[in-house]
Amino acid sequence: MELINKHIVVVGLGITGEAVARFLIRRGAVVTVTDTASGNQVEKTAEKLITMGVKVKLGGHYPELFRGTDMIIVSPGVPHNLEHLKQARKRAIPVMGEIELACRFISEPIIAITGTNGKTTTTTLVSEMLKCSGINTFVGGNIGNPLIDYVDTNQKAEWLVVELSSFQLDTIKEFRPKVAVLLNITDDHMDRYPDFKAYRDSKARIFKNQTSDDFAVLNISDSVIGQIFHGVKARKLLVGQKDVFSEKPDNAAVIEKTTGLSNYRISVYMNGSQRWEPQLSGFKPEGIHNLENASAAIMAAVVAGGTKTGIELALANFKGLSHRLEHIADFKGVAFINDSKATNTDAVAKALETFANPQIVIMGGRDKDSDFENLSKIVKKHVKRLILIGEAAEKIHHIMGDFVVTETAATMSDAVNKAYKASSPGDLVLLAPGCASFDMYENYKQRGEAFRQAVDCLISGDHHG
Ligand code: UMA
Repeated sequence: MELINKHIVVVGLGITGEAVARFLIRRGAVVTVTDTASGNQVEKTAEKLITMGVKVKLGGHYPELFRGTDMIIVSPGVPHNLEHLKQARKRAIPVMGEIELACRFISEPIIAITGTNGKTTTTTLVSEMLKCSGINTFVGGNIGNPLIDYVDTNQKAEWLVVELSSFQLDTIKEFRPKVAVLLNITDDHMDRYPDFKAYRDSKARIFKNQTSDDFAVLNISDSVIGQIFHGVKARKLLVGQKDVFSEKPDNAAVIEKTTGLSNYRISVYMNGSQRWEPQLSGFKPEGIHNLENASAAIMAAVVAGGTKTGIELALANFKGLSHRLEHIADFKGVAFINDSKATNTDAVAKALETFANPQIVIMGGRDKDSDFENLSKIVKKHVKRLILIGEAAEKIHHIMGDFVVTETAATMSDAVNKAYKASSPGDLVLLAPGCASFDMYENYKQRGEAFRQAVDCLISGDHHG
């Protein structure tokens, strides 16, 4: 792709926009970045880019910018049906995302991982499995490290492991991963898509350019994945719980309950008959969904040349990630769990099902037009009390209030104090918001840290913290 002297507009000045602008200017393009925001954060980034020769227009997307341009690169958080983008497409101006731009400059094989939940865990696991097998990897994408940054690094990798959101998949054209992993598809981002089918189709785009030379890892325990199964052209590697497999599974990782101490085992069947049972005794993350993530990671790593020893070492060393079912403290018999990354209802359901103890759950935040009704049964079974925060508090109360005690809290520390007050020894206080964090925090990480701090204050006796 020739970029010298091309006029390119970059929409959005977050992590992606900054990386794309730097990449394009290094290649001699004439770059303008536009962002609707105008606050401190974007201004700081803008200053750095301006010194490199990038033009920056903050505080809105001005129509004239989009008219005389050769190409537009959109950040994932920018809705693709923005009027300026529609008009540009009509005028045949190429509109693409950062992943598409990056893939035009990358020749190394890519393992791409998507799904509503479990993406970061699986991406991290795959890269650790490959590293422990002596294979150089680059880890990027939605995990927080733009793929475009790889193109100009000196450290060349043998495999790129890339987490992809539906937003990123929406703007791909030629992107073709050697291995594509689809973990699950459940209700999320309904504020961005017209309906669930559109969201499902967006996830399925990960397979769009694959051929029978490529591999697709599919979790067939997820019923929605069954709906797109037959459209996948790549060689299929299946992952799932035993009940969804035939008598003789092949090219599959089968999760099975055992009677022994270890509770579950994963059996990997490859190429006809070979069977291997990876050692799971050191694998820390709880919940059956994490075994699905681990199984998908194993299949992807095997295809990329990961060794049995390397894969087992990575599984044994993996402690789980922050803000995902993270056990942060025990206080007077009550356990505190931070699952701030549970930003949709399916992630909340999985969190609730993971523990047998009675739970006091902190939920709420910015609603994504989610269907909280589908949580009712599970909340009824596991939750003793709901502490509601943020913009969605009223909506959740309206849906759940008839069958579980709810209470609202103004701040995270108020929520933690109320949750603790309602608990008894043996109970669990769980932050599982089921919503985005942007009404109260910059992101889910800041929300998780606020929970951690509030728990610390509670334990140290400072109830006003
Ligand atoms: N903006 C506009 N116009 C708009 C909308 C936004 O100018 O119409 C501006 C905002 O003012 C802001 C900038 O765009 O300054 C932010 O761009 P962005 O939302 O695309 O965020 P980035 O900082 O570029 O981060 C993105 C991903 N964010 C989203 O998809 C919302 C990050 O995923 C990702 O780590 C990063 O690229 C690198 O690939 C975060 C995320 O929340 C973790 N992802 C969602 C999820 O996992 O559920 C999809």
